[in-house]
Amino acid sequence: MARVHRIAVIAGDGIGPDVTREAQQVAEMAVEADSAVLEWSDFPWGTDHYFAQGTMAPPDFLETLAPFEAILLGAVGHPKVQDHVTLNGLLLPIRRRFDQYICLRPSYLYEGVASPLAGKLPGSIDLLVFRENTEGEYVDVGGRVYRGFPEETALQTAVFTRRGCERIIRAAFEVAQSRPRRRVSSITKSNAQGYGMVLWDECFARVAAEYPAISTESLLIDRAVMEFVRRPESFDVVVASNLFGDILTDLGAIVVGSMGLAASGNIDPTRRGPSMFEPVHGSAPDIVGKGIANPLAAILSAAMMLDHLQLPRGAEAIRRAVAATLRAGRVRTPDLGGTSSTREVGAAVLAELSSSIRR
Ligand code: GGG
Repeated sequence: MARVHRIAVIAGDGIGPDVTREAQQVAEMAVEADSAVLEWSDFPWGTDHYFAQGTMAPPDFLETLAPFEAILLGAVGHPKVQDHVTLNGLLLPIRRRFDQYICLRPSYLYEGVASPLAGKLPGSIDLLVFRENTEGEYVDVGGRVYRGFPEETALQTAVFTRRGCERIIRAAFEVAQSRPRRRVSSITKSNAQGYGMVLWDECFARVAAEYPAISTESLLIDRAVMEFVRRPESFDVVVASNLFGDILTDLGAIVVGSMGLAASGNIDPTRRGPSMFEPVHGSAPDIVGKGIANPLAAILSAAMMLDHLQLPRGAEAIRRAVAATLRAGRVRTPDLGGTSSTREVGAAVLAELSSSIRR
């Protein structure tokens, strides 16, 4: 009998529902390869909920999500709501409550996609960022005093713990062992941040010593952004704090062609709670309603979800179908230089998938 996996879907705002619909259709077909079935539950949370009720989701939303195996998220954000409200009202509490401490963000240069950097061959850029996802610069700690007065003051605190740093760094080393280049780059700023980032560096050195077969480097974030442009092919596994990982992965997405290809997983490897899968891009207010959002980041995020659900044939089939669609080059959205719609790209991936898993 087919195994049923229960997935919570938060399609969210802007282009979120468009790209999530395509990802669901592709994932539904792909899991046939593993004789599994996905059972979706939709949660209409996001800025519509905020406009109606004053919060991004009902007060018990975290309890509601707890029994699911995974969460598929589209996007959050609206031009009329400050981004810290949308992130702190939905996305960040989910990552923290379910201890999704690994934010896994691959960047791969597919055949048929042009990098904005000259002379890069397909597959030459193939890096995997492990972004710390529960602490660091994203903790909700701080305050404001003297609001509206000239003395107005804001305090924003970053929190780095030995446990938090070591576990994300160890996760990066574990995966690096199974990759051909076996290299981990740590991103730091310990020249200027003498507490948190020095602890980060110490944790990196300690964990690295447990993996003598893995080569390492430690780069200041300012140098790392430069090297992501100058020599992206030299990176293999990269481990970074919450903020640095977020910034670096937007750059990683652009050097392999588009934010519309950048997938991510917010993962608790212990599986005590659901992990969450989402495209790296946001709600893209500039193209909302035009039907031209690239669904491939959401579709590739769904493939990462199938990996997490231990449905490897389906996950691999999606990646092959996306690669074939990009290689053929006939159907692509405007961010990749084409004129196709979101639905047309979704249909092209489904066609590739159908011919590979149903033949
Ligand atoms: N795809 C989810 C989304 O809308 N992300 C927008 C965003 O700004 N995310 C910030 C983050 O990942 O920390």
